[in-house]
Amino acid sequence: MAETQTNGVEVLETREWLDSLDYVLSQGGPERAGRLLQQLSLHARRAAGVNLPFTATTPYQNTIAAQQQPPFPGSQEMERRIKSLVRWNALATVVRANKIQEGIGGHISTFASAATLYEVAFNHFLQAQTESGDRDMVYFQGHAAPGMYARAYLEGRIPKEKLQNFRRELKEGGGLSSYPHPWLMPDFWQFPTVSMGLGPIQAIYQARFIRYLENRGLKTATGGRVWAFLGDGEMDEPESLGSITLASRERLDNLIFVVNCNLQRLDGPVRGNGKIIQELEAIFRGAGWNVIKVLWGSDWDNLMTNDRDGILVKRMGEITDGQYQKYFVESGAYFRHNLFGSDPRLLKMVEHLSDEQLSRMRLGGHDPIKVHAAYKAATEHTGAPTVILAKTIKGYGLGEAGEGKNITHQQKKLNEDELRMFRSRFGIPIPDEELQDAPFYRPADDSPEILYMQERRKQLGGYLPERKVRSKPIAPVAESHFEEFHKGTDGREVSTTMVFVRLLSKLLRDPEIGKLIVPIIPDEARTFGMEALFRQVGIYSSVGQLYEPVDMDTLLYYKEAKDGQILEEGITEAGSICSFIAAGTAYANHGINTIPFFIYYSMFGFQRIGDFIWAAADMRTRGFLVGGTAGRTTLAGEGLQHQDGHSHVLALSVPSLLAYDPAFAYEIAVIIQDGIKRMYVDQESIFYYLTVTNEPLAMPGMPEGKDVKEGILKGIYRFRTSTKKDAKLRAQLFGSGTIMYEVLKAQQILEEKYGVAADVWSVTSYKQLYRDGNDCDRWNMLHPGETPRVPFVTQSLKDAPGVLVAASDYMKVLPESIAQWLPRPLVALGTDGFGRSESRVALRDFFEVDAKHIVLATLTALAREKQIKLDVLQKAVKDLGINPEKANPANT
Ligand SMILES: Cc1ncc(C[n+]2csc(CCOP(=O)(O)OP(=O)(O)O)c2C)c(N)n1
Ligand SMILES: [Mg+2]
Repeated sequence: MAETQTNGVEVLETREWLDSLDYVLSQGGPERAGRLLQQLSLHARRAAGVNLPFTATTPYQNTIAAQQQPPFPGSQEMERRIKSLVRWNALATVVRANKIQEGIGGHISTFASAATLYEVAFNHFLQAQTESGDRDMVYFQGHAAPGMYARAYLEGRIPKEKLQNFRRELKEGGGLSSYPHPWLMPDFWQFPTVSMGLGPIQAIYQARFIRYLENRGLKTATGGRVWAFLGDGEMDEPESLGSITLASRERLDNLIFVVNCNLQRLDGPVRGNGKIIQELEAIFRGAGWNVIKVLWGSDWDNLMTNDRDGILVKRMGEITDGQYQKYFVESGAYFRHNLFGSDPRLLKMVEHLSDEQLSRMRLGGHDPIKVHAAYKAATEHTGAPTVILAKTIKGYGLGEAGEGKNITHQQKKLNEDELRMFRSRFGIPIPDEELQDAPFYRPADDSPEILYMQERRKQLGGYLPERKVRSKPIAPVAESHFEEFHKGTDGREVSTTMVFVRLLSKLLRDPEIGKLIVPIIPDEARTFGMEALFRQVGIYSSVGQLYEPVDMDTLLYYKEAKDGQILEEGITEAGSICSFIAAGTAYANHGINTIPFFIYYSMFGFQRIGDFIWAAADMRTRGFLVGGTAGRTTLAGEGLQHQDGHSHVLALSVPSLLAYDPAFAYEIAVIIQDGIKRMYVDQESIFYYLTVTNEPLAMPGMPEGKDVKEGILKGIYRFRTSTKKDAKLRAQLFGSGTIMYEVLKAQQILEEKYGVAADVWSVTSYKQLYRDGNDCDRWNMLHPGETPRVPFVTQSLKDAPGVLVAASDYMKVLPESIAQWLPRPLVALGTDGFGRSESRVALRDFFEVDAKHIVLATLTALAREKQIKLDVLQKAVKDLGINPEKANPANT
């Protein structure tokens, strides 16, 4: 009894307070009410130590209340019809493809759940790129690609034949890529997004890079925004959330995430026992983003308005996502009983609705009015990025064929009944008898639907997605920047990193291309001796430098500036590569030829962010990846996490990448000069990987001969010819990177102690040789009887007698990859195995890539050829001080 009374008083008291608040709201508006609530909370805390429990979430309701919604600016009916047409053709794209070719795959339900999110954006928000500069850049969710193709078909941009060849790109006349692939569809897709998590983080760095371009005066602001359409399951990728604080810190109000919260991923619910929307809200709010939840459609407005005591919102907040998913597939009666049945007051709230009506209550993400309101608010928000969390149903509209079901992600076949149901639900005028083929349907060009959608796109500047290269080739770079490096250092010891940094700082001073260079460093500039650049070109900061740097009185102080050129990213290789990609694709996406140089610990490149490098290739990125402190034995003291002996092996896998392991200063100069020419003058869609090391060595001058430059670029040239022309014992030694110096020492020992005349070759790129060898073999196979092509490495070695020995700071498989094109068997020395914390000398002994092992390998090869006796070899093992019983570094 007492309890009821207290409750009764409480209810009354609450009602009074709510009435008062309503009054303030009506008189002073939401802002005044907000201030009052803050004051109340402060007062309660001060007066009585009332501590409100921390909550990062808001109640489970729409962020934008019905009364705050702007009017819908278009024809809802027309847009509904257009959306239905897109829906049908997207579905038909997948169903047809699988009818024609069983098992070709595709996704229906991702787009089905996101159709409204896309259509409202296409009709009212997404501004196309124009000749005068970029506008909006859109990262489309990869699995929603059929929806983008279907729309482009209706817009008349993709012919029916191509749509029919979805996932059949090799068909005559061409087809369509499964997912966004700029490499395969370079006029259509800008961003490859299907490897989950790479899209969201790239969108953040793209938005930041746009600001960088603007702040540095390379681009005038166009008011364009970056939109990323994402899946709720995708948000579990660490890359999706890992950089969101950069976006808020940089106040990127040009960035909008739209997360399609259909509560499902591939196997089942994203958070069956929790609430993904609330979880994401807390994360993004905590990170300083503007969060807009779009949960309930207009059908719910009345219920929400009448929910004076908040019991409905409270109940909605209690229900798990797994249970919500159940409602989507169950009847209205189940919904009523399970959701509303927990409280008689709730049941009363919906007693005027039939079960049928209840089951049809739309979610926010399927309601154009709600979605429009969210987008408008997002585009008007200033000072922070926005994330829209839109609640939808996966496979919306598929009914029994998959709506809301756990199997829906993989659904790609519909039977005739299911097609009929979908057709009727969305009012597509295809007669029953034609349904079984799932034909495409496009109304005439002058139909109201097509005219409307064309007009909307015209108003917004054109079509999307579209990729257009707008940049003009740059003029050739002055030869003089590179010539200094051809000379050598007269015995002065420098590392190839120092050489690279010196060249970079010269290029930065160039009046033409200097400003286009974008140095990107993940907190490693001092390691690479690049700190001089801090002062020379400044570190980019959107706010300048708001403090007096601690080293202000030194020459090389840490200078941050609004127009600073260096992107000092902090310890994030993932973020840095996203900047690299943004800068390396600006030639297409912004019409600006920025030239990125991303310098990082080589170990943390391909192995850590390999998927981004693959995406960079797919996006036709240009620029230079520079793997610093490279090699397994060159980095003294670091041990197994830092010593890289395999990045060049991994680099073999990336099709548009050229990979070089230069030994000498002039090689670096030649490679970078040619790279800039090929990428920015000739406009080739390639990029470069260059390893540099921190071992100080005397740099020789470039040997004479017109073939040297060609050899450097193609992968091999003779660096030093033996002077003992008439020696009987001959060898050809291949060296790369700093191991070249071990090879040169071995040459001397071989000559002086064993009478072996050896030529030394610099192999700058096994990858180039490997590709060329395969290319020739392939051509020869396809052209029997014609004069065979001879691989460059075979040609180079045709008059080079003797045994062949290669040594590098990378795995043995790297030299072995070209063995088949060599005139005789190759003995490869390399650094397979875990690194060690040791000195260079000890490491090279351990990995058997030092001069003495190169000598032994050469003598072994000669003995195998029966050119020297076994006892010479046995003695050599002793004389060279090699312990034959030492552990095999490859597996210890
Ligand atoms: C890195 C990566 N891992 C796995 C996949 C395979 N995959 C494709 S779609 C998908 C589920 C996507 O769920 P969600 O992000 O919620 O998107 P929805 O289709 O529900 O909109 C998965 C696991 C992938 N594409 N990329
Ligand atoms: Mg999902």
